[in-house]
Amino acid sequence: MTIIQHSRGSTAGSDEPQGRSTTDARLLAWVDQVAALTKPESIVWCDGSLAEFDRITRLLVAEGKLIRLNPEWRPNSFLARTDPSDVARVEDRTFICSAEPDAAGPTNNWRDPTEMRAVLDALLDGSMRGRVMYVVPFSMGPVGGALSRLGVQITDSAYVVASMHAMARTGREALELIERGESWVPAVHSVGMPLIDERGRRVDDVAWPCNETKYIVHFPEDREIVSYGSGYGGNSLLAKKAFALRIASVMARDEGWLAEHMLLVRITSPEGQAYHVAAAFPSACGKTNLAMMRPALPGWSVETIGDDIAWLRPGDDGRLWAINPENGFFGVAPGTGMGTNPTAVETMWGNTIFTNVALRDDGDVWWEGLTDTPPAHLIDWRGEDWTPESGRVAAHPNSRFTVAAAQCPSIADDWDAAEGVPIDAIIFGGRRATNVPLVTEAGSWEQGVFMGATIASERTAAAEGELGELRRDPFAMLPFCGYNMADHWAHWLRMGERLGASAPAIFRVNWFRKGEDGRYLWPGFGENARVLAWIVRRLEGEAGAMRTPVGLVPLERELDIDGLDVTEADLDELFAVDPEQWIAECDSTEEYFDRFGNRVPQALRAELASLRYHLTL
Ligand code: GTP
Ligand code: SPV
Ligand code: MN
Repeated sequence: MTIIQHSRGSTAGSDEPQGRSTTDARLLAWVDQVAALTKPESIVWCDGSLAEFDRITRLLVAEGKLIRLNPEWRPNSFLARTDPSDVARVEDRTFICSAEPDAAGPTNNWRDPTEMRAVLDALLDGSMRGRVMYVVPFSMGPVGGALSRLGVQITDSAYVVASMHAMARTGREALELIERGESWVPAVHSVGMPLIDERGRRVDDVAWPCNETKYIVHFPEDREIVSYGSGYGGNSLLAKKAFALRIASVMARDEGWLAEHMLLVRITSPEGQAYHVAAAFPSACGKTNLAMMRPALPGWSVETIGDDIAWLRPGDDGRLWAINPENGFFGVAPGTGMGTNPTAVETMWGNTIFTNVALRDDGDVWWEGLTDTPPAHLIDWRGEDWTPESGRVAAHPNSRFTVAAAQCPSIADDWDAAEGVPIDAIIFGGRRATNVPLVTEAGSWEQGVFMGATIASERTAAAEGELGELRRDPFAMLPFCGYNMADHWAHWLRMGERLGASAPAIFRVNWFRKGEDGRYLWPGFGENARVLAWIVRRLEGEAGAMRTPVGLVPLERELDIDGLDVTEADLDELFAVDPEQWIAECDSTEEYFDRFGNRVPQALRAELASLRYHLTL
């Protein structure tokens, strides 16, 4: 018989505090109900304190689930190695359970909510046997902020608890708001590997518990999340994609705001004028890099506000204001080095949890792109010996670092201001070897929404699937929109009407265009400041632009390429618009739109028709 002990965790170490549970009857009832189903050995209420982080990470190290890195190189930092089958988001196991299939739309996996609840109840029955069940109250956005939202995640993964310390504002303050009656989103997470088998015998734990069967499930109408079987990233840190995007996008639709897969930055011109930009790129397509960019152009500066998610809402002044609801970064490690993103490298000097990167012999970490020359010997992400001759990567392509935003040297002083920042420009991007120019400006909000709705991008390692395959990823929200994507487009059009003349300008960028020889035509990273500078000059009415069928591009010589090592021929190719290829792109867009039937807003059909017309002129 299992005894549930509120606030007296037995396996989290003898120094487990006698923390309180809650005075909130609804929260207590929910926790009791989940515990009755999952049957954990004990329950620990998390307070979000440093002491708690220490306790949890020490426990994880003792259990062999985290490796403490050499504190001389990387103080208070850890390496986790996952099961090789649990390394990224699982989109085909991610479900939206609305009453009507149409509410989820053709790009989401829909399931009947009642049927799904039965499936989950069966899986969760006893799924935490022998484990500690942690209760993690959290706030997305500064605690108590007008745009902030509360949630509570139950999890049987201590790694998730430790990661949540960086990623969300967890603990007591969030709990106090719940106890004062504010609404909150319940999220249940189980790795699906009980430590007591059906016959009541204890089984050994493993370094990365998970289950072959995985379900990442959202009930948008009930504002509820259940995740089973995976311990990784967006599958398990439910405050992030599951709450702040999938559930929040539905709240936002209903309440007249936007929850988007966007970075947030402040760009300051040499004259000292500050502008705020929100940019949506698909997973592993450069948000963190742009958010932390060091401009290669003298006099310009970029401050970081957020690197993955933005909540945007019209303010009293009629402008669009945005917050970063997160508290930290869960950033892609490979490709992050002093040459590409020095700010990220400096951010993770310590207090960082690394997942699936390689371990150096001196107890520090390494991944492809951190340094030009790899160390002579490493332990790779699977825990095996590795040398540069091994012929395989040392870090998993979706290996990540988890660290608090406050530790970022380029973080804006007011990055966590409750009211957010006013947005001047919105940028859409993607990874496109062909067709899409380096930068284009939308001539209208509608054309901008069309640009967002028609993003296509080559697949990355951020989710399971065929690498490099070109796929549609509207608004970079394909895996994250909690409702019908066509309704999301309509919602954006409505927002534009509401914002009117105060609406931000919209641009599209592509850092990833390639020459016929397969090399990138644009140097990217800090040099992307040249594109940002043009965008700012456009906002100021200072830079010229030229009409093309696909949008406005910089007038010749208006893009500052001073001192840049790019040939004229490459520049031409970066901006080339081939009508034939674009007509093919229109055909594919039309096919894509048709999947949504008559839910596609008329304004977007009109944009497509106009694009076709201009291509044939
Ligand atoms: P998620 O966290 O998955 O949402 O990804 P993200 O959009 O934040 O991606 P991130 O900035 O971490 O970039 C992913 C990869 O793209 C890294 O390997 C970067 O090195 C690479 N990258 C970023 N910016 C550029 C660029 O301007 N040019 C090129 N060629 N590569 C880039
Ligand atoms: C993404 O895939 O867009 C991420 C990483 O930001 S995860 O949190 O795993 O979704
Ligand atoms: Mn992301």
